[in-house]
Amino acid sequence: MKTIYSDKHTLRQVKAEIHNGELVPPFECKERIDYILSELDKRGFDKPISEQAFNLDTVHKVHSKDYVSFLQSVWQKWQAAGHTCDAIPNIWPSRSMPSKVIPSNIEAQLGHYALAAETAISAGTWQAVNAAKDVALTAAEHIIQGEKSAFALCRPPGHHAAHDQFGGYCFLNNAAIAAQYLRDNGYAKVSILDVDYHHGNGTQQIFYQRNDVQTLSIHGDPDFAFPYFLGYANETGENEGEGCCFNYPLAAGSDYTTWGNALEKSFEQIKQFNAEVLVVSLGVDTFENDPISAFKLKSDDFYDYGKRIASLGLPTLFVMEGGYAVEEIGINTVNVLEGFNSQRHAV
Ligand code: 7XA
Ligand code: ZN
Repeated sequence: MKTIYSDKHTLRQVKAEIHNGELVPPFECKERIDYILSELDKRGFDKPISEQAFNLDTVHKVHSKDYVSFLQSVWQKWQAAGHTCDAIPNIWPSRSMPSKVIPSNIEAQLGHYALAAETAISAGTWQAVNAAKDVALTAAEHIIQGEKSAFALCRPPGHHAAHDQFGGYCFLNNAAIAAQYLRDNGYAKVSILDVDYHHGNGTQQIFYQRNDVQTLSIHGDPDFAFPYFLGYANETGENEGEGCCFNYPLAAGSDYTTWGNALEKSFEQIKQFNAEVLVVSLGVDTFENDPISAFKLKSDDFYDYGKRIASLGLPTLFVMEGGYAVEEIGINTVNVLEGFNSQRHAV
């Protein structure tokens, strides 16, 4: 399996995030990628391939143009307003003042386009975000060219990014963009399986009214886990998309047996949908020692579920999402890919 990677991710380095009421070093940091690259190398995977540059046509099919322009220009506007520190949203058009007007003030714009406050914006953020989109599209292109699998080592991640909002460390929804590109290049039905600990709210929202892209997410119950306001089992899609969205919220402390049962249920839906290609939003923050999550998967479980995903027999694009126990993020990510490869080579 080929890995696609861009060193431009290092251009995004924020100083802090708001966590449990204090400013702490960001969990979503560049070292995450170093651990994964080093483990890929250690286990004999091919040297990663650099991304190709893509224009914004596919991006504009899943995100609004004004939102994308905001992402491109926010840092310059923030600086022009006299700020030198990272930009952090802190005011929203909330229930009691639900304005839909796009404000001209940059602090207000941050609130307009943010869905949460933990995600700071620094110099270089757009360059990293744009490169992560190129990584996802390059990997999708490999699938279109006949590869049976590919790994898009994206940073920053994407699955919380909605049609016109950022948050949860995500700006452009890399998996959604890849899925759209696959749709536009011969695949009639795409399933996106999100195995990150957190619900893929952005991916769900982007495709909620569509019947050509099925979304499935296994995650911490929003009753207690970020992003709190989406990801319940009764969200099933709307209009043409009714019946194309599946959520598997699980209790805190869920182990691999419980998690694996949800995985099997998701497989039944993928088969019933007759998916032609699978995009996996690969977050490994389901790990027992992840610092911001509450599931109990062990490193061996990642290998096992990689095998199980391969048993679907679909062309499969893995897109990196979360995972923060930095020492183990490499082992767990590569376990999924190696498990997948072992099964693929066996059939
Ligand atoms: O998959 N998403 C993540 O891993 C990021 C979740 C952000 C949680 C922030 C909670 N304060
Ligand atoms: Zn996550």
